[in-house]
Amino acid sequence: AIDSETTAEKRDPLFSRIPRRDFMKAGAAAGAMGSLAGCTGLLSDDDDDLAAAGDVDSYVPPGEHDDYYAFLSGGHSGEIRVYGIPSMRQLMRIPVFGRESARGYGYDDRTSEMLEDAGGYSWGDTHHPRVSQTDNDYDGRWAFVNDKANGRMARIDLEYFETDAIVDIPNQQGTHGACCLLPDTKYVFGVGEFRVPMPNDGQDLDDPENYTSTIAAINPETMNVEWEVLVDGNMDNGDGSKQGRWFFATGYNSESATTESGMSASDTDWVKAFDVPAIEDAVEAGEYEEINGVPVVDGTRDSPLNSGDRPIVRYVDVAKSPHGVSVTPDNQYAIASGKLDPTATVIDIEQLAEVDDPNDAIVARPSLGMGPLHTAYDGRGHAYTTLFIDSQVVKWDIEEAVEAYPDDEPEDGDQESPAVVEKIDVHYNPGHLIAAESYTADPQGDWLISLNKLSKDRFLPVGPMHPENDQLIYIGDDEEGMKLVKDTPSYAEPHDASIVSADKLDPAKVYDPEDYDEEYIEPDASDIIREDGHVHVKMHSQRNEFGFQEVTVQEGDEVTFTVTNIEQTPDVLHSLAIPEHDVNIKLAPQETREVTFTADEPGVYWMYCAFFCSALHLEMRSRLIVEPA
Ligand code: CUK
Ligand code: CUA
Repeated sequence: AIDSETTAEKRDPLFSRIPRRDFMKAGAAAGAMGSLAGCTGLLSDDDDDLAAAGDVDSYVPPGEHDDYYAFLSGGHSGEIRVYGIPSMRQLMRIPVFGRESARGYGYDDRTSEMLEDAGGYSWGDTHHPRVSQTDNDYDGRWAFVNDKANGRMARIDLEYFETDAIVDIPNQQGTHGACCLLPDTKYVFGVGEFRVPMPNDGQDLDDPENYTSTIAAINPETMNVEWEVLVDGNMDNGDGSKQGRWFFATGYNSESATTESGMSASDTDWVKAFDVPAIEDAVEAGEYEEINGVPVVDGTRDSPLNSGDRPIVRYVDVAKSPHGVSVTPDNQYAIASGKLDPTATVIDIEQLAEVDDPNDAIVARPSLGMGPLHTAYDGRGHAYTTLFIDSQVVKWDIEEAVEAYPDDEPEDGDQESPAVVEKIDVHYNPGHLIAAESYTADPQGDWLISLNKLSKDRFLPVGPMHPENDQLIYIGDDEEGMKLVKDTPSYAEPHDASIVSADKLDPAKVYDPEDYDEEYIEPDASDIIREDGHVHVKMHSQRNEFGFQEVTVQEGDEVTFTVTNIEQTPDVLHSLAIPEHDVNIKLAPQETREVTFTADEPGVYWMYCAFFCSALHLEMRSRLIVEPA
């Protein structure tokens, strides 16, 4: 294998990076590059060798941009990370469910009120970042992500790359799966994993048979929960079909058990297929019970709404404790991974609408390997499934699996399907994997990231908590096969990701004050307003001063600072930090933030700017003088 970190082109600044597709076409250019790169043995005049070198060209030279954004969840760190692909450089972190001091997130009044209104928890557990789409393609507006810990869904504004809304989903605990109903992101679905009494108000505690879980349909514009559907068994991951009708959720506890052995007792569980228009009709017709302000529709197997011609939820039998489910780019199949079974179950979406027995819509069940968890797509008819136990990614041909079924059904369950194309080792124990634009109708088919739970010995040891390992794999060449390109240590714990072409996002470089309610404070509008124990300081900030050199308040005063960074120049950030008062707000160019605190200790406090903004950054400070009462 070629060591991607030491190839000549990576050291040679003249070797400009050319997208591989162009590289393959540009024979003359390739020849020129061969000579520029010098003789290293890695690049020869032989076209095949050049192509092989091109396969692993993931180098992004200093100053150049990546081809893709990847949004990775941060698990119980409660955040989202933004990587550039293929460099795997971490470009940004977006705090979502927890306070984060570099951004002042959860410190200014607006974001701390948002976190407070969303339940006031200090953390969350993000798993599934999904980017909004229009016409089955990324539209650059929002990303959504679940909070498995506290049953919430958050929205990230992709103009500013910041969390702008969080909804605390009623009747749902352990919101796990998260995804959009396509083609146009009509709903964001939150999938409840933990079965609880409904309502969970302490009246009915120890009757696990009657616990239920729900899916919640959230309006992406208002973040309002429009309706929920309760089901038998629990639910795990989910994915929406691309033509608006179906939403699929896996579940691993059809047993309604409360212990591990109980939850994995049965040989089969379900994929639940929610017929969204049929559910909307039921809501419209008033066939629901309102629980905690949300219309809740009964989607259990015995529900009258499941007995007619058009059941609202179809229960498809799948092998033991499935985990991931994802819809193919062409909207033809939903593929669920077996987790405790070596197979994936392929459900034909069109047939699902036609057959009487939903099990008749199963059109393939390839045996892939041990511990299949999640599946991504390259747009060329292949599926890529992580094998948690085998520590591999398996590439397989979807149509071949359909053709081979049911003759390929193994007697003993461990005979590999003829649809398997190849397997690649990953390091180690992958959870999700994600291919470029795999969640759209048109995946790019070049890069894939395997999000591995364990790194073991792959990096310098850093204590008993090891980094995880996000591995970049090139999948663009079906003949050469998958190529492992790089290891990227990551902090706990990415679950899922979405990879979006860079040209589909257009983030702002400075704030537009019109986008926020806060009052923009011009230099001549600086003011200190005092009334009844409350002091409101309005001031600007710019290199290298705040609007006031000193501000005097009385012990016990409640103090509000409204501060605007009046800079127009991108990347010149200021902040307002006040020692010993837990005050810390970030001020990007043209941004206004407000912060309120109580000045309860007499003394002198140097308010300062925490972003290194110029040579006089250290001098950018003012005194807060708190006089004894
Ligand atoms: S889950 Cu974590 S590896 Cu939350 Cu999609 Cu499968
Ligand atoms: Cu402003 Cu440092």
